[in-house]
Amino acid sequence: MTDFFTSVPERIGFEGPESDNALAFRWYDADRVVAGRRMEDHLRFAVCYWHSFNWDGLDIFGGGTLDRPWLGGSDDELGAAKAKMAAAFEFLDKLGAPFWCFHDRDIAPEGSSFKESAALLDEMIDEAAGHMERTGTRLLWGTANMFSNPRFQAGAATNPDPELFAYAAGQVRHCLDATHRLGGENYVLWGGREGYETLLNTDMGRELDQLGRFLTLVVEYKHEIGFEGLILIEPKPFEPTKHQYDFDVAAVHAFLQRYDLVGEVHTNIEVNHATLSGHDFAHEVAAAFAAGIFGSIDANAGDDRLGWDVDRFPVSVEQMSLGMYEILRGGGLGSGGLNFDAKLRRQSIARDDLFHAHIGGMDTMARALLVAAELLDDGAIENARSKRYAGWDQALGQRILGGEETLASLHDRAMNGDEPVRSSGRQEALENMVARYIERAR
Ligand code: XLS
Ligand code: NI
Ligand code: NI
Repeated sequence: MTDFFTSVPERIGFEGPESDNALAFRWYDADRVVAGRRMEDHLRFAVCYWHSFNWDGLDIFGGGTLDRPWLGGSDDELGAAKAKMAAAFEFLDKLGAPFWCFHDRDIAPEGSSFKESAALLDEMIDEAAGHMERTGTRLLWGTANMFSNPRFQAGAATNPDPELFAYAAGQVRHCLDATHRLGGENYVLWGGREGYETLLNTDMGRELDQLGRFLTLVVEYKHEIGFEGLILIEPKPFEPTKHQYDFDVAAVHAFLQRYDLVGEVHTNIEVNHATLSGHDFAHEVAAAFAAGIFGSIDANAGDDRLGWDVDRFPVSVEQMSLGMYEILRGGGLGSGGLNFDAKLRRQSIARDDLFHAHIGGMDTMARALLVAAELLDDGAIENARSKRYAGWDQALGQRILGGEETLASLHDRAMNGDEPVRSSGRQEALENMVARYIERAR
């Protein structure tokens, strides 16, 4: 145990919406049963290692501002990694988040060779196993960082040089083994640099084939070692590259179909990535369920006026309620969870700011869950939707869908029939209805 977060009590408790205690939950009540499940089991919160413990506030215009003593070039890199991990698990334990997520390079320093890096990771995985056992924390997913090191400047699987593909494949194998060892519930691939800066030097067809091959190798290996978690791709349209191949859920679905990976690979949907690709968060969730490729969520928020991945903590109950609604409607998070892929603003330099950020995010998501559960339970949205499509359950709709009508038979029908009757889409009424659920959710 360390005592890095000394100003924070042993455990953040639930005190209810009337509480003014800033270091308490007002909505997230882990044991409260909502729609047949404990809140903790519905929401499956995870803390991400990278933004919370591995980032010191550096941005493109300035250096680190945050108090992260384990960062910043110690002679004893492994000792620093262990101090960082002790603080991370102190945080997880005090917050009461059931899960964590990591990149291999977040938790272990990189050695001077592949072999050395692998050994360092193994040592830190042992260390993590001890902390997990002690605190009861579980691993939502692991992932390999194949974008920070200069060797990946031209991508990993989509690199023009097969040596890089080979290196990346080795790295994923090692990280998947490590994830498996820690009982990880999923494994994520975010294609950090799997895209291009300019088409002038890019052969898109080749790069897509390479990526298809890479994922197939990962899937084959997963089965070989008996890893039962989901393999997840995290769509993102751009940043750092100008174009990323896993642009959005629809692009990922098309890709999976093309390389025969549907059923094997699912999606980790990030709220801020959804908005960057020009969609609402709820859209991406609904698209994933409709295609049968929903996996997990990176919960965060963008900024309406900033066009990049600003990774704020979620604060909008409305945005999150609509996303949570689609999640519940689709059957819930399954083996996925809500990972806060979110970071503090760089002026938030007090140690307890990390708690305030997560408490706010967890309360926002918990409130969104309450709204979504009520909406679903009352059938408020579902009734309006099914009424709107009622015609498709009747004779004409059934004949069209059943293949009993042709273009010619429909032409005859139009020729001899009346003008179709229009009905209201009721958008504003539906929006007001959602607002009422948000106001009333308790
Ligand atoms: C970056 C991604 C990244 C993944 C994990 O934008 O969100 O943090 O979640 O590699
Ligand atoms: Ni992101
Ligand atoms: Ni993410």
